[in-house]
Amino acid sequence: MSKFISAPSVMCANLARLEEELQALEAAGADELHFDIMDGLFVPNYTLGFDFIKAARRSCNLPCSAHLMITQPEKYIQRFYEAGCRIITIHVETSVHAHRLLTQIRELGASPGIAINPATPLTKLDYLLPFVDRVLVMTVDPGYAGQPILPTAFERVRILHENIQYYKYNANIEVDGNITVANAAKLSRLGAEIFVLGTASIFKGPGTDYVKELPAFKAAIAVERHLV
Ligand code: S6P
Ligand code: MG
Repeated sequence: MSKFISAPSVMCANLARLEEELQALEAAGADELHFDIMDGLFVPNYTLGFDFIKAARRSCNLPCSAHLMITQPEKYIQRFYEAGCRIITIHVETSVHAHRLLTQIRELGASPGIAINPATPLTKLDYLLPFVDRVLVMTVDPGYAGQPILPTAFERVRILHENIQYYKYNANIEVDGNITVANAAKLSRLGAEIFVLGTASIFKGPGTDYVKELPAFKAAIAVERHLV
C-alpha cells in the first residue's frame, strides 16, 4: 500500500477529556493531529483556537497541523506557529496573496499546505503547487463533521495526483471529510496519502478505544484496496 498518514481531527474527539483522548491517539499510532480552525465567516461554524492547541501540545508529542478555515489567514499565521503548529494549511479561496503567505509559513519554520473547497476549480492551484508540501482536498464542504462525501472528490484527487506526478512536485495529497474505509481505499489508490480521520472512521463517540480502532481502520483499508 502507498503511504498512509493518519491525521485524527481533534474537533471530533471527546473534548471534555482532551488529555486522555490525545494520549490514546498517540498510543494508537496516529501520525499527526488535525486542528480545524473555523471563524464563523469562511465557514458557518466556530471551533478551536490558539489556547486549545497549546493545551493539546502539553498532552502529547504528536505534530500539530492547523487547517485554517478563516478569512484573512495572514493575520494569524505567526500565532498558530507560536501555538505549536508546524504544519499550517491555508485555503486558496481566502488567500489573496497566496505565494507570499506560503513563503512566510515556510520561513517561520513550518510546512505550508494549501486547501481547496469542492467547488473551486483545481486550476487555481496551478501556480501554487511548487510552493507547498501538501494539498488538502476537501471532500465535503468545510464546516462540519459527519457529512457525506461529494462524489467529484475522487476525480479531483486523480487529476491533481496526475498533475503533481507530471511536474514532479513534492506535494502530498491530503483528504478531509467522510473518510470511511471504502472512501479511503479509493482515494489512496488515486493518490491521496494523508487522511483526516473523523466520525466516519475512528471517532465513534465517548469511550472509543482508539488503540483498537485506528489499526483496525488501517487494516480494513488495506483489505478494501484489493477490492476497489
Ligand atoms: C470539516 C473539517 C474536517 C472534519 C472532518 C470530520 O470542515 O475540515 O476536518 O473535522 O472532516 O470528519 P468526518 O469523518 O466526520 O467527516
Ligand atoms: Mg479539516
